[in-house]
Order: sequence, then C-alpha cells, then structure tokens
Amino acid sequence: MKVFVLGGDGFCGWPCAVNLADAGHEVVVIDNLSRRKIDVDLEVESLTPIATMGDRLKAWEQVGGKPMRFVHLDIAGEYERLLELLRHERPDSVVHFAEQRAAPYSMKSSATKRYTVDNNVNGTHNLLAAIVESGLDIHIVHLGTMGVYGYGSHRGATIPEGYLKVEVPQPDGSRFEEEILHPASPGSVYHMTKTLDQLLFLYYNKNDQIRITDLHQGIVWGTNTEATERDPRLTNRFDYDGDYGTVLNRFLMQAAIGYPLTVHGTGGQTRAFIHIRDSVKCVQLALENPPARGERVKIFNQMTESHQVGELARKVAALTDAQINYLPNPRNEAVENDLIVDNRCFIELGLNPTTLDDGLLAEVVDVARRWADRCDRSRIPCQSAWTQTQAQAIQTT
Ligand code: NAD
Ligand code: USQ
Repeated sequence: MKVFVLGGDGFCGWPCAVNLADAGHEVVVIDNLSRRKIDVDLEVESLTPIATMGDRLKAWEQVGGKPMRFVHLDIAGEYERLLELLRHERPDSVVHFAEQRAAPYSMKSSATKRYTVDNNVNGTHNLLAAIVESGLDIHIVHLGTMGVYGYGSHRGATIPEGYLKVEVPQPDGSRFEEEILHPASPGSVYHMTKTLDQLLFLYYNKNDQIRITDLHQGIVWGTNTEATERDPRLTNRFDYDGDYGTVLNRFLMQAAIGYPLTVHGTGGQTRAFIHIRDSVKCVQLALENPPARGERVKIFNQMTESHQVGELARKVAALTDAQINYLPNPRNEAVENDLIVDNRCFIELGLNPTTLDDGLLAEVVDVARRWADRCDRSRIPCQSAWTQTQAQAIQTT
C-alpha cells in the first residue's frame, strides 16, 4: 500500500518508515523538521549522531531498501499543501506521528504550552479535514499515548483498550449499557492535546466515517531496529536531555557515563513501556488490519510491560553498578500508582514482545556507552517544573 508517514524524521517515525518500506510498502515521509529545530533552541543534540533526511534516504537506497520520498511540510500550518498532496498522491493510509511529544517541554513556559496545543490540535484537525475534503477513503493510524487515561486513580482496575462499559440510569429507573471513551485525565499540556485528539477522532469517525486506529502507546525505549542498523547513516535518534529524554533511556545513558540515576520523588510512579522494535511492528500490524468503513475508532493499548520508575532504576543499577539519586519531583503527578493494562489486541495479532530482560544490557553497551562522549552532562537535569512550588524546590537542589 501507499503510506504517508507524518513525523517520519522523529524517534518513532523514522524506524517505522524504514520498516514499512522494508515490508514492501510505498512510503512518503512528511516532516517539517521541527524536532531538529527544537534541539537547536535547547542547545542539545541526540546522543547518537543522526544523518540529514537526504543522507538517510540515500543510505536506505544504498543498502538495497525500497526507495522512499520526503516532503518538507508543516501539517499544522500548511493546510492547502497537505490537501493537494493527499489529492495528488492518493495514499491508502497515513501514519500520524507529527506532534510535539515531550511533557516537560510542553510545561516549560506559556510559549511552549501554546505551541504544543496549536501544533498538535491543528495538525490532527487539518489532517482530518483534508481527508474529508479530498473525498478519499484513507485509514489514519495515530500515535496516541497511555497517558490519556491518567495515572493514579484506577485503584487496581484494568485499563481497557479505549472504551469503558457504563450503565446509564434512566428516569423510569431502568438502566442501559453503553460504551464510552475511557475518561481522560491528562497529566501535562502535551498529554491534554492527546485527549483532544481523541475527541476529534470520535467526531470525524461519527460524522464522516473516517477510518481511524488510535494507538495508545506507552514509553518507548531502545534506539535501533534491525533495519536502522544496516548503515550508520540510518541510526535513530536517542534523546537524553531533561526535556525530551524518556525515563528508561535516560537511566541507561546515565549509567553508561557514571551519572547517578535521576529518580523523581520516591520512584513509585508506574508506567507502561514498549521497545522501539515492537513499536514499529505494532504500527505495521495496525496498518495491515484496518477498521471497516463505518466501524468506530479502533483503540489499541500499545505497550508490553509495566514497571515502577524506582524498580527500573534498581534494575539498571544492578546491571551497571550505577548510583541512584532520589530528586524532588518537578512534575505534578501521583507519588505512587497501580497500572494494569489490557493489551490483548496486539498480542492476538501476533506481537511477540522484546522484554527489558532481553534488551537492557545491549542498549547500554551498544548505544549509551558507545556515544557517551557526545553527552553534555549539563543538559541532563529536568528543569521544567509543573508548578511554581516545584520550580523553587528543584532550584534549591
Ligand atoms: P519526535 O519528536 O521524535 O518525532 C515527531 C516528529 O514529528 C518530528 O520529526 C517532528 O519534526 C515532526 N513534527 C512535529 N510537528 C509537525 C508538524 N506540524 N508538521 C510536520 N511534522 C511535524 O517524537 P516521537 O518520540 O517519535 O513520537 C512520535 C509520536 O508518538 C508522537 O505523537 C508521540 O506523542 C507518540 N508517542 C511517543 C512516545 C515515546 O516514548 N517517544 C510514547 C508514546 C507516544
Ligand atoms: N522520570 C523520572 N526521572 C527522569 C525522567 C522521568 O523519575 O529522569 C519519571 C517521570 O516523573 C514520570 C515517568 O518517569 O513519572 C515517565 O516520564 P517520561 O519522561 O519517561 O515519560 P512521559 O513524560 O510520560 O512521556 C513519554 C513520551 C510521550 C508519551 C508518554 C507515554 O515523551 O510522548 O506519550 O511517554 S505515557 O507515559 O504512557 O503517557
């Protein structure tokens, strides 16, 4: 099939694009390169050296990959170009990764809050409106987040794949059963944009029968896939800084350079995780198993394991002899939470997950230690605070 990969220069998007081309699909990568520009603003670089998009595409062809094309386009700001591209190329599917995805970056200032909302909500809405205006029957696979459900209030209940059965009381005393979107409880401005995306999907699916699969993904760890390891110019990005680095990859990099692991609070926060290799497989499975026209939005929980942050730190420390540092938490989040997630949809489609025990050490040795000299230690602390009180607390440490 012909697939547009929106945000195909990013951490999840690039290995996904390569994987789809490898599977024989015709891939058009679309990106405005805003992520690379944010690195310039933040004065930080990916731990791994990443090639330009031109060099990435050349390298992919040189290793014998099915050629991919690239279009530099801002989906939030260039509606007419997006519409024209859809009309001209007539893709079968669009994978939508093109959003500002860091919670700490979204909480840095009013400017980054507003940018995150403008970019993410407009981008998703432009895509939906353009598909309707094009008149084409295009399947959207969107990367959402486990964070739409919130953390801390489930009290041991299993989080379903998107929908919750509720009984609605009627005036005559009877009750009827209905399935509603699982209540949203975002923990940052970024996560809030993902809950808004869900409503946009619900509406356009109901009104225009747009076929949509929303993947509620957990925290992605790891760096490369088998395909991005075929040439150094295909290497994926690895974010380690206080804004964009996610917890497990940060711990792996910190262990590799002898920096005490930065656990927020007591480390009692439980989160869902998935390796990048499984993330790309899930996207492919979702694309190849689309909903029918008229079917409601398909929602999958795209995660393979849940872990407490403190437990992860202890695991990494046991492997590497790293020290652990318990820091004041810059975020407004539950000190401790349970997390039980239903992820049957992907397992039933044949996903065979990479576990932490399979992959942790390789990641430390092959990536984090290998590129340790590219790390700027001054960019490791998380300096973006959710509230003024938290900002003061982290300033005094
Ligand atoms: P990323 O920042 O590395 O990649 C996003 C890409 O989208 C970047 O290349 C950026 O330049 C591009 N982009 C952003 N706004 C755009 C716009 N308006 N027009 C065109 N391109 C634009 O992020 P990622 O880690 O690859 O995440 C991709 C998606 O997956 C995000 O939507 C994120 O919410 C979701 N997700 C990521 C994780 C994770 O752990 N990384 C976990 C769950 C969900
Ligand atoms: N944390 C630490 N130490 C650190 C960094 C983080 O203890 O050095 C803690 C945070 O306080 C939080 C948890 O680890 O409790 C996760 O933080 P994170 O930065 O790894 O993940 P998060 O901000 O939730 O965001 C990431 C991606 C986002 C995606 C989300 C999936 O950046 O795009 O949507 O994971 S989920 O967490 O399931 O919502």
